[in-house]
Amino acid sequence: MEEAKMNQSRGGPRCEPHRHWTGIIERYREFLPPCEHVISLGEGDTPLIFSPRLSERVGRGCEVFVKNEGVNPTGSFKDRGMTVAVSRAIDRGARVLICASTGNTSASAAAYAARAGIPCAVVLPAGKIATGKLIQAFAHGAKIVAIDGNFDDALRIVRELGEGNEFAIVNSINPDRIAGQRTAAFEIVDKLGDAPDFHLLPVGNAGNITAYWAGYREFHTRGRSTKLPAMLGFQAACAAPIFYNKVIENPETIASAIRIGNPASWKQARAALDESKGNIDVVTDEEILAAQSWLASNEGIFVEPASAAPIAGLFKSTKKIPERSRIVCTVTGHGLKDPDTIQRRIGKLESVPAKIDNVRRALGF
Ligand code: AN7
Repeated sequence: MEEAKMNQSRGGPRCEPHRHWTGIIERYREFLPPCEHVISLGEGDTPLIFSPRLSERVGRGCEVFVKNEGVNPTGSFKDRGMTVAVSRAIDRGARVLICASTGNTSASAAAYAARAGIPCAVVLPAGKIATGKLIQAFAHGAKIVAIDGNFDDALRIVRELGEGNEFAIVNSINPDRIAGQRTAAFEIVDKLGDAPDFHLLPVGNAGNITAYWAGYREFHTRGRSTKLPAMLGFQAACAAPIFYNKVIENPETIASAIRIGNPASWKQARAALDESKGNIDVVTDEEILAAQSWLASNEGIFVEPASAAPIAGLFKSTKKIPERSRIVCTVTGHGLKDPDTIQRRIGKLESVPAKIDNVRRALGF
């Protein structure tokens, strides 16, 4: 009797977990290149959050939504492209994955390689990877090589290593990565019922802006949306090759994820900006950090510095955005990945005796 009741409350066998739920490949398979062995950690389906305070700050009847990609399995948007790139690498019989990275690609590649059961090598600029991302790559068992050089040097080396057939490159120069990342635009159109008027995002290697534009175009062509957004990309002021239209030899920014001087998808990003009648602009490190704090304390969304670039960009371009626009900002990575700058602001927490009076006095309310 007891047992029967338990089974009943569990709903019997129909309550079996969905062991085969497989994230974006399962959901958008018809729009993706064929994947036979699906390597998924349940990526995608991330929240598109209406942001009342951001909307208020922009004003004039505009609506601002935040696409929070920081809640993907490894804490960044990279997982969307990685599930497709790794699944297809496995289909092709790859034995070792390799990538260059400013951090998030390596964290994602390492996790999906672990899931697939194959080794992963990551080549990183020494001393320039946010703490959380390095810890992720290590935890997932990647072989980590730090070079005395920047991301652009790392990618050059990885490209050369990938010319042989022992390594499968999973950077965004692999078209499977871009194909998977398009699904973020699909989700936005599916949620809003149409494309937004403006889409803001950070730009580093420019793979993501390329992917979003491809995704929006695809859904528009198939009649799922009536319009296309203007793509607005934001680079860090001292790492802004597309904005200045020249390679930056020594890019610098606190937003280490987008510390890139020679973007791999430069041409495609230029096309996305031009075709969408969008724009590329720069934001300073101070603006980035201010936007990061603002978003965390006003909307409850904690993002890493690079992901605050479009928020800083929105504050900067508010006046140029027509009234009643629908605006989506993609925040690309979780704030916990890069605790160092915030940690410095906390300083030392002085303790008080464990008594209610002391705590009340310390609270100061
Ligand atoms: C949080 O991990 O390039 O313009 O190697 O981690 O598509 O390069 C990361 C880039 C924005 C820029 N936000 O995207 C890497 C890497 C975050 C990022 C970008 C990155 P792209």
